Order: sequence, then structure tokens, then C-alpha cells
Amino acid sequence: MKTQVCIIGGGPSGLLLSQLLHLRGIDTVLLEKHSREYVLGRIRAGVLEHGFAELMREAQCGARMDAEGEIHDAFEVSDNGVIKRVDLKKYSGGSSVVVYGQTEVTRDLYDARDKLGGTVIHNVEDVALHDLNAPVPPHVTYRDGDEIIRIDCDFVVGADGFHGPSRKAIPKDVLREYEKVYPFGWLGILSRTRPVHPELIYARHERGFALCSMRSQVLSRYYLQVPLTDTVADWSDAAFWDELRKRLPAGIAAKLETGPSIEKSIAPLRSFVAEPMRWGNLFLAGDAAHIVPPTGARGLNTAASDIYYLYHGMVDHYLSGDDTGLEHYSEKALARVWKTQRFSWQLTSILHTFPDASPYDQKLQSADLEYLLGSDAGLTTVAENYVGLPF
Ligand code: FAS
Ligand code: PHB
Repeated sequence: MKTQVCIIGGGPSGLLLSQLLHLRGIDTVLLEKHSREYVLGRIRAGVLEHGFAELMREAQCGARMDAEGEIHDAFEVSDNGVIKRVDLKKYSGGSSVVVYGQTEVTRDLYDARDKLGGTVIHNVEDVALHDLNAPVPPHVTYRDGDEIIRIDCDFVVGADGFHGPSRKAIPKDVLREYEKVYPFGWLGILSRTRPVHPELIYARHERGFALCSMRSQVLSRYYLQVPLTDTVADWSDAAFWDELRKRLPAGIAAKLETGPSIEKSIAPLRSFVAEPMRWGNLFLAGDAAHIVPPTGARGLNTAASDIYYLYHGMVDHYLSGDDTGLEHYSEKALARVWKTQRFSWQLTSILHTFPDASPYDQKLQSADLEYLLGSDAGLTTVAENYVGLPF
């Protein structure tokens, strides 16, 4: 098999790039380890930055997002029961975000690939990357049953998430990894209930952080900060709802509609960046190169700028013979990646309780939050990061 760009990973990063390139006449083959049902069974991000939404529309995948997604001009932050609204539109110069689940984004992208006749191969095994930085073009192999399939290509894009093989294909003496692990995780629940509030609520509380989010007006998404030692089995639905009420302002807690969980999971929180994001003819994108704690809703949205830079770099390469974009991809993508790392770390550090925090640390957290939300300068920095820094 031969193609121009071989993309490893059928999550939003790989799918969005393959769709954008296809629309510009650039041939791709996308390899996905799991079945489509498995990929679509994941519950992940819920908030799309302005830039991500624009890319979905450019990829001709924005119709359902625009019809069913909700535009949010603000969110709330509560600090031990006192609530403050962060007016995104006012403090970001007019931008907002779209609340639309990553599961739906991924479904729309798969449907669009089918509609265009894109090559998406599921259930591939033993994907291996070859000749990434050699005088000959790269190729990728994978196992299909007893058969080894070879794909010759010009470029390989590693959009295979944190646990995929692409980042590991970069030699250890080239790859630099930066990581910060947080001493807690997020226990997330999905329930067919009316959201407790029309906008998201990020709740700081001495008992721990909580987040009230949603997927629609009939599907709510809630999170509780929990110790890393907790398991889902430790948390009945009733225990979850009781604890959530304790961490929310009384007026909000009183309105909480509870119901059975249709999904419940715990995700550890980490910050991670791999550099460089290019090695020879391999380009890393999305979670393959960086991970953020979900506090700032930056995970999926940071992948968007990787895809934007790669898309334009490859179009310039194939349509104009101009390699400037590809040559500067890693430094350009990382410049924005580190800014989203900073914002995610900042919100995580201010809104969560840390087991080893001294009373002084806790006072500093309160002062930090009070300054951020109590000044135009602070609100502007929160808003412009949350709606998405420019690509
Ligand atoms: P993905 O991990 O989504 O996709 C990579 C794909 O590569 C997967 O489908 C995988 O099966 C495939 N793959 C892996 N190895 C392979 C191989 N060897 N061969 C072929 N394919 C292979 N972000 C937010 O903004 N808000 C959130 O609330 C949020 N919650 C999250 C909760 C969890 C549990 C996780 C893990 C992440 C969460 N994120 C959240 C971040 C998440 O949204 C990612 O940023 C997003 O999935 C990134 O998309 P991709 O880069 O496509 O990576
Ligand atoms: C979600 O709805 O899953 C969500 C929203 C905002 C975040 C994190 C997760 O910051």
C-alpha cells in the first residue's frame, strides 16, 4: 500500500487531520488499534475552543456541532461556597466556547471520513514505524491476522495518544520528556439528568475540587477530585452525589438533580510534554506529544493547534513545494503547547486541595484565585486562555 501521509491513531487528532488533508487532495491512510465502537465508547473532553470549532467547520464536520452544541459565553468558579462568574465574551474580546462532547466530535469525524471514502483501518495490530529519519522514505507496518501489511509513505503522523508507539520511535538521545504528576485524580460521572446550572461550575472547596459540566440539557457530566488510592468501586452513585453537594454552594446543591450513572471512571492527572514534535519524517500531534490535567479544558483543544500547523504545513509542501511550515512545526506547536500547559497547571494548582499544602500554601491559593477573578487583568488572562490562544 502507498500513500502520501500515514496517520497512526483514529482519535480526534488523526481523524481531523486526515479529513482536512483529503479535502485538499492529499492522500492519507489512517490506522486505528481499536474498533470504531470502542473508540466511540470513550467519554472525554466536553468543551471546544473557538479555534477547534472553526477547524471542524473547515473540515465540513461542523453541522451537528453547530446544531446540537451549546455556545457558552461564561463559566462559574465557586470558592468554598462563594460563586463568581467568569464572563468569557467580555474578557476575551468577544469569543466563547462550544460545549459538545469529544465522543460526538469523533463520531462526526468518522462519518465525514466515510462520506469522503477516506481510508480508515481499524483493529490494526503491532504497528511499527520504519526509516523515519533515513535517506529513503519512511514506511509503516502492521499485522492483520497472520499477514504483515506495509504502507509506504512520504510522512508519518503519530496521533496515537499517550500510549501509542510513535513517540517511542524517537531515539532516547533525541527525545526530551517533561512531566508533572499530581497527587489526585478526577472521578467522573455521566448521568441522564438536567445539568444543575446552565453554565459550567469549577468548585474549589476544602474537601476537594468539583466540576459541574454537561453534554446537553438532558445529559450531565460531573467530576470530583479524589485521592489516587480511590477506585470506582469505592464510590456508589449515592456517595458521589452526597460529596458533590458538599462541595457546591448551598443554593446550587439544593437544585442538583441526581440519577443513576451511565458512566463512572477515575482519571489520574498529569502534565506531560515530549520534545521535539518532529523527528525526520515523523510528526507527533495531540496526546502523543502532550497531556494536560483537564482543569482548563485544554486537552483536546491543544491537539487542534497541532493539527492546524500540520495541515497548513503539508498543504504548502504538496501544493506549493514550500517546506517552511513543516520545518518550523515542532517549535511553533510547542510554543502554544507550553502556554496551554501553563494555564492548565495554574488552574489545577489554584482549584485543588493538595495533601501536603501548608496553611500558608492554602492562603496563597485563596489570594491567587481572588486576584485572578477580582481584577480585569486576571479575568482577561483566564478568559483568553480558556477560549483558546490564537493559533
Ligand atoms: P487519543 O488518545 O484520543 O487518540 C489516539 C488514538 O490512537 C486512540 O484511538 C488509540 O486507540 C489509537 N492508538 C493508540 N495506540 C495505537 C497503535 N499502536 N496503533 C494504532 N492506533 C493506536 N480533555 C479535555 O479537554 N477535557 C476532558 O475532560 C478530558 N478528559 C479526559 C479523560 C480521559 C480518561 C483521558 C484519557 C483524556 C481526557 N482528555 C480531556 C484529553 C483528551 O480529550 C485528549 O486530549 C484527546 O483524546 C486527544 O486526542 P488524540 O490526540 O486524538 O488522542
Ligand atoms: C467535561 O465536560 O468533560 C469537562 C469540561 C471542562 C473541563 C474538563 C472536563 O475543564
